Amino acid sequence: IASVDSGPDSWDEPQLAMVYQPVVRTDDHTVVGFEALMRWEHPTRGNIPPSVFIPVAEDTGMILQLGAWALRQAARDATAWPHPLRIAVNVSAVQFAHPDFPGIVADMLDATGLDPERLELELTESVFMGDGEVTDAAFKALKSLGVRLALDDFGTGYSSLSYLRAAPFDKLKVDRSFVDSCTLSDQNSAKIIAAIIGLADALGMETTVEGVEAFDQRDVVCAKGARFIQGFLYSPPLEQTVVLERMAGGQ
Ligand code: G
Ligand code: G
Ligand code: MN
Ligand code: NA
Repeated sequence: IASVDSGPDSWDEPQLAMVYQPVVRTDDHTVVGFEALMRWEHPTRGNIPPSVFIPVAEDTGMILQLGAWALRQAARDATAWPHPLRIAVNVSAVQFAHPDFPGIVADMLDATGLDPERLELELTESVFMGDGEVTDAAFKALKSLGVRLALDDFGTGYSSLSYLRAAPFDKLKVDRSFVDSCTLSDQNSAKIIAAIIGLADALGMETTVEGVEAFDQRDVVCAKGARFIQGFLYSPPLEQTVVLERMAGGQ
């Protein structure tokens, strides 16, 4: 399943891989978990980014197999880590809308032995565009499995506050566009980050600020109350072998 058919030359080479980007706690700089991100290394076209192939996979329905593979691979890799850190996996709205989705997650937890509390599913607000009954049933079923739910890319799109009331999110991920524009000349982005963190705090949700690339950005978002951050300043996404080496090295 990890080999996407693109011609006879490539049948024996796995082309899909998962990489893992650390999420860092700001007060002591420790890694508390990782976000799993899919990579497609095409034999002739090189690296095809997920922003290109995920939408195609959604249109063709192939996202169901890709998504199930990503979940299983990430869970398997996480169970091999010497420290039981959290693993966040992105879930497409098309996957989430499938009535079998909670069952697929349950089977994957059984098959891999991953502690459900270590698994965080990253959803975007597009899940709310689907059938409300299916969505509600999925939220209930997933919460009863004990997995965590995160609302990804928060602050883009509609960011309707009713979504926060409607669904049991454990975390908001502040979209990286706010950090991008977080400069001394743009005080508004920093204020919006502070307001999102305050809102999440009040609702008992964690936040992760994404896309922190520079020390001055880190200082600004820390001053605005960020407790968890993710971004190239700390680390790009890493291959599993590198994650294992770092953990063995006590990092
Ligand atoms: O890895 P990168 O930063 O290029 O990711 C770009 C987009 O692709 C992000 O929105 C991310 O959520 C999405 N993406 C990456 N990996 C996966 C995956 O395994 N499943 C789904 N559904 N989306 C993914
Ligand atoms: O939409 P989502 O949050 O799932 O996408 C995460 C994407 O952000 C991944 O493609 C990842 O490679 C990318 N990313 C992670 N850290 C940074 C960063 O510091 N800067 C930028 N520009 N992209 C980042
Ligand atoms: Mn994400
Ligand atoms: Na995001």
